[in-house]
Amino acid sequence: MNIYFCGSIRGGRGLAKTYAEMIGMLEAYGKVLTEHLGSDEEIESKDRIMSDKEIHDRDFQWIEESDLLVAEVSIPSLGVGYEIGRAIALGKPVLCLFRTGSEFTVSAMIAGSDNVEMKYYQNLEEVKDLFDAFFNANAPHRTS
Ligand code: 6IA
Repeated sequence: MNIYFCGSIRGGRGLAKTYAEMIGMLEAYGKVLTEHLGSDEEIESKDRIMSDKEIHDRDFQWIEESDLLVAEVSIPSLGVGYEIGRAIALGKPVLCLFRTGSEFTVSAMIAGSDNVEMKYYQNLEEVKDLFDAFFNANAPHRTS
């Protein structure tokens, strides 16, 4: 089971710790291809050696190889929105998570999409339940 996790990078890193915690939780369900998203150090070191095109092409290949996509969308990010759209076009199940009380409002193009499972959470215990439901519905017989 390959999982593509999305979270903001150039959109802002204010939730990096939350991304790291979510990635840790997702590792119980499969292999997270984007585990660097929780670590500022890893992103900065990769950015120094990869061009934007290399990052785009590698990430898109990972989306193609993934079984499903999970996105934390509380911080608006062009890259995350783009990844969600590409995953939908490939027919991948998509779960989007928005923390209630966040400074921003989620885009109607995400919240209003029939191809996105849009969920709101207040704490990581709720996220665990949302992950269980999403993986049971979309990969009930699969293990990592
Ligand atoms: O527009 P954003 O940068 O916020 O887009 C973030 C999303 O695009 C994430 O979900 C990533 O999967 C992907 N992405 C964007 N930039 C990178 C990157 N290096 N490395 C890996 N994935 C990326 C850029 C480093 C940065 C310090 C500028």
